[in-house]
Amino acid sequence: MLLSFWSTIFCLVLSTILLIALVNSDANSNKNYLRKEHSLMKPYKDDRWNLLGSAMFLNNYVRLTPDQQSRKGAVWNSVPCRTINWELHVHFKVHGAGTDLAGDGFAIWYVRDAMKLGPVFGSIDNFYGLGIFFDTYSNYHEKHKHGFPYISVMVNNGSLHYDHDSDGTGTEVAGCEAHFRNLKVETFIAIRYENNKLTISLDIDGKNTWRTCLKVDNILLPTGLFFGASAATGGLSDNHDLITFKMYDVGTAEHEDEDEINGRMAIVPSLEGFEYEDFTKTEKVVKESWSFLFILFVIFMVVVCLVLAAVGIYYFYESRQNKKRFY
Ligand SMILES: [Ca+2]
Repeated sequence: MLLSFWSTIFCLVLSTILLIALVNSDANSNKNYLRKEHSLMKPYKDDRWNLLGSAMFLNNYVRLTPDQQSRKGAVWNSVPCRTINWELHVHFKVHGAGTDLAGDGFAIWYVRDAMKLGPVFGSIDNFYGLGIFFDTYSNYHEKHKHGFPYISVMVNNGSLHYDHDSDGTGTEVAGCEAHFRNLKVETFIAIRYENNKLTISLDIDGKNTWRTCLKVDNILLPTGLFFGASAATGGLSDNHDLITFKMYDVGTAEHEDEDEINGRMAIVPSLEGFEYEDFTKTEKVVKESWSFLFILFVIFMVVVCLVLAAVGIYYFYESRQNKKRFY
């Protein structure tokens, strides 16, 4: 009887220890620390985040642009990111009076050049870092193989130009079509950067589950850049709203020592094996070849005219000579 009592106690203690160990090991294997210094949420009163252009802190969201023409706005985190592996969860809303036509879209940034308004969805061109574009208007019309709205990724070392006329097709690393405008359900994006791999997932179907938009390996991004979001409207417009911006350290914090973090500051943003296709140059070449053909045509027509004139003058003199012979 006494033996069975102690064995029951022993079993209880053992199972409690095992349970605690299991809970701890589970927590250790999935550490996602919310980094408050890089996150923005209600009530948005956070002096580590700064507004630019048309952007406004409102009660329930940050409005980057209102549904009005020719507006640009942005919100930027002023704390440089010293985390190598991270994940962003962004709750956003894009909506407006336009049913079929709206624009231009918004962008989520991890770049060096914060707090500068510019032509790329409200921020500067030739940026240094990572840009994720939520493009709601197709400038390239029927030339795309996909529909719009479209989410695309661009990695830039400062040398590349984002070409709006081709919706950045030539500099796009990857992308996916995503119908996130004017939805009744809440719309979220998760952007995970871990071990040089970028994974973007969406929750825009009201199902409360993530579906993969894109995955890209071998993207190198330095530490020390800034998170931000910007938006722009042109002839077409939309409300571009940011509801929450949460940044998580994805569980490898204890392995990221100071030397590694500082070492990664010198990394130049790049994607291994990526070949940049300059669409503006291609169009220029096409235009140049057309103008060359036009010059050839003009020369040909001038030669034809000269030959015809020469033949005409010859026959004119011939006929005069013949007339003289008759007299
Ligand atoms: Ca566009």
